[in-house]
Amino acid sequence: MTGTVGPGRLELAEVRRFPNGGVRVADATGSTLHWDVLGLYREVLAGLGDAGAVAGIGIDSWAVDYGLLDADGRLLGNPVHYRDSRTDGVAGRVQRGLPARELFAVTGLQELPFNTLYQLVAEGERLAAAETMLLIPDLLGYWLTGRVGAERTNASTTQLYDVRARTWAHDLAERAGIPTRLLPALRDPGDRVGTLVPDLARELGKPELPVVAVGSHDTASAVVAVPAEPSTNFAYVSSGTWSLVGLELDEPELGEAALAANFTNETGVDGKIRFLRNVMGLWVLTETLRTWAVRGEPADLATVLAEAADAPALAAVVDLDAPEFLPPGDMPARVAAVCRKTGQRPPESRGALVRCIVDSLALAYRRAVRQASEVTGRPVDVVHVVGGGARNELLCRLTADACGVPVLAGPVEAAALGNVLVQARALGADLPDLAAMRRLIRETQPLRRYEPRGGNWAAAEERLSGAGVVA
Ligand code: LFR
Repeated sequence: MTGTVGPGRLELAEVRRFPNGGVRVADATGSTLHWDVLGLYREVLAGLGDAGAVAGIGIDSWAVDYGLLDADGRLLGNPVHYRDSRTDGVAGRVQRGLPARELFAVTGLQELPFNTLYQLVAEGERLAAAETMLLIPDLLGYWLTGRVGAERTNASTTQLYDVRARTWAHDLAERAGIPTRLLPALRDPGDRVGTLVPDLARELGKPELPVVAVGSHDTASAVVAVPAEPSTNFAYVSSGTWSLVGLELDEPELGEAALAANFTNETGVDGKIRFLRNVMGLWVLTETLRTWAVRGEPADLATVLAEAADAPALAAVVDLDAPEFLPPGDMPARVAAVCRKTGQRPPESRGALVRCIVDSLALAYRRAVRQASEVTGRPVDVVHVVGGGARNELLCRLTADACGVPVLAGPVEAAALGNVLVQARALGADLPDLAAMRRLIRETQPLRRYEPRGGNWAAAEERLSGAGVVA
């Protein structure tokens, strides 16, 4: 994406879009799900070629995943996808020496099986050959500039970052058996990563082009672009493959209630804290579409969403945060199995299945918004939905109903906008703080409002656990 920023002006243009996803390859463990990171880098270069004249480059991506470099700065193996099963059981093993409570007290992180800490432990012997660990945006930035570093918002998702001290948690790393040499110096959004290495600068015809650190965790960039009015009590849902549901805080929330609710305290741009829960997200829907396509029965998203809108409300609901929805696979079968287990009749048509997923997503948003509010003692008067989910009318409408407050939907390309705004500020634009950036979003981006209409959400929530089901 290229962005143009000026007084009262903020525009994005899509330059190049390419698919991303896991690549499963056989090995002695059975198989491993990797990322095609060189393919991604090739597309980045092609995109830079297509972009024409730009003032800077900022990179954001999903979190937690990384590449390991050897002493010569060469990539050691192909980065592994966080949905791979190599981390199965690892958290339990690590927590024998490093109790979950202690991990949370230092890092403030939600327990997820794929936290970088657990992935690094799963590497085992391979770590001995590694000199540096670079998270995906830092790895791409390294290839562009030759500069090694760890951008802070993404570092905060590793479970190796001390959220209060704002440094790497070297002690935790050592106790988990992770060499601290792997953790490069931290950099902040707005810092200059470097300029293009000479070969690239020549090839692309862009001498001196700077790479600027942004909120390199996509969710951190997306939260920058939440168009909240400064004085409102807002929650946000960054709704894409994942749904990140929570509040923006000034200080981490590390109490018992936050731990019990399994919330995370990720670091945001300008030192904010993203107090949120990872909800499984639209992944379950896209995997459903993929399952149908693989079977030779492809479905069009707009069509199944229209069918879902006409299907009966809250006929069946599932807890999308259940671990069985994490790995790739046959989601329709998994949804049906969970319905049976919780004493509900599985959806019988495509529309009903999609309705079940979207109802369940809205229910998960309701629960996370309520818990965020309870744990922090802060009321929520409006929910901002940003990211791809903001263009899903059914989801936004049901989210307003489920949460019982208005939903403001948009912008869709929140991560890209947040990236561009932080970059523009670093390059001299007059955007002193988050409030100024958000004002510019409100002035320039289309937003849509959904009023809550009610519904039987509390009763549906009780069905999630299958309470009262006789086995
Ligand atoms: C969203 C996201 C989430 C992170 C997940 C895995 O794209 O970055 O914030 O928990 O992907 O990296």
